[in-house]
Amino acid sequence: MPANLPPQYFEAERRFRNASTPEEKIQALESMLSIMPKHKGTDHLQADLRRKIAHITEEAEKKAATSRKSFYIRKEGAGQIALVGLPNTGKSLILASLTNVHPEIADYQFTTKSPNVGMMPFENIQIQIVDLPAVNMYESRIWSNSILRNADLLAIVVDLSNNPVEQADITLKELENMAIVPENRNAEDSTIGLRTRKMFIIGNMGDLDLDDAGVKSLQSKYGRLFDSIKVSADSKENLEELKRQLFAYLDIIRIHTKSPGVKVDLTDPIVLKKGATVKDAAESVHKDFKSKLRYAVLWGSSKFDGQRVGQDHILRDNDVIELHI
Ligand SMILES: Nc1nc2c(ncn2[C@@H]2O[C@H](COP(=O)(O)OP(=O)(O)O)[C@@H](O)[C@H]2O)c(=O)[nH]1
Ligand SMILES: [Mg+2]
Repeated sequence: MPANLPPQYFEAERRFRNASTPEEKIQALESMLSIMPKHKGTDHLQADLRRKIAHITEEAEKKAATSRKSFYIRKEGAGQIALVGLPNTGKSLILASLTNVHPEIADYQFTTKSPNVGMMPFENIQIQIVDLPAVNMYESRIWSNSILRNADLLAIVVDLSNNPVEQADITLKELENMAIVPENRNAEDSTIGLRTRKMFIIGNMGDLDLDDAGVKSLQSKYGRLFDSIKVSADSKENLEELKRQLFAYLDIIRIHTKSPGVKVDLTDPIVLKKGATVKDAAESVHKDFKSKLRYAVLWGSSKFDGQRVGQDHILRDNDVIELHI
């Protein structure tokens, strides 16, 4: 037992022991984590608490799965992006403006008690957007924990007109209490048991940040860790640019396959991770193609259009390939 734990820690521990629901248990464990001084001497205890949180979350997920209620949102489309932030930052309105889903939107707190999911069309693909309950809402912790730990990208939503730096601080702190930290955070302070996630900041209510003071303050504090973008879900300002950036952050490429002598269909690409090769594309078309592939003909990232390339050629977004077996 490390020294110097304040009395509030033991109070939270007592709440943990008396808790009857998984939400209450997680909330107590998270308070213990946030109260605990962070240094080498508490590394093990921190990791232990994070393991407990992960374990309780997973147990609750399993239980829910057997009762046919799931906390897991099946990924659909080219990637899953979770909107995370404090109440009233406009998460639900952002979802409504990017997709054709219309969640409840209100200027009182905590409207969103369970996640809303929609598909955002981007050029020739669809990207899944999940609007989560406010990050400081403990009643829906299990939802948030499981989705945030698995999403491809976390978009932190802040209200630019109302001290956005402080909102980002609180949101990141809440995420850290769930053992989720930004992927590009300084490697030195990484502790065991943490889940790293790619993150990005959406500065919403741009229509109320007339002199850019909000977005500038964000960039000066967080510019080295994250990109941030100023948008307005209400006046629709900058939403097209937001879509482009969300796509770019997913680190995916779109590949169009065609048969010899047939015109290519550009409306239904296969989606692969950045860095994928001709071999990966062949495999995703059909698992047998990987071994049978002799060569591919490529339009796009080759030196010239229609060039023959080998299995290890690295593909780029919107390449067209013809697979020859
Ligand atoms: N002026 C302005 N109001 C917004 C904007 N986005 C959301 N709102 C309003 O802010 C309130 C909270 O929005 P909501 O999407 O429910 O926030 P959530 O709690 O984060 O889901 C609603 O009254 C919205 O109409 C925006 O870009 N500009
Ligand atoms: Mg909402």
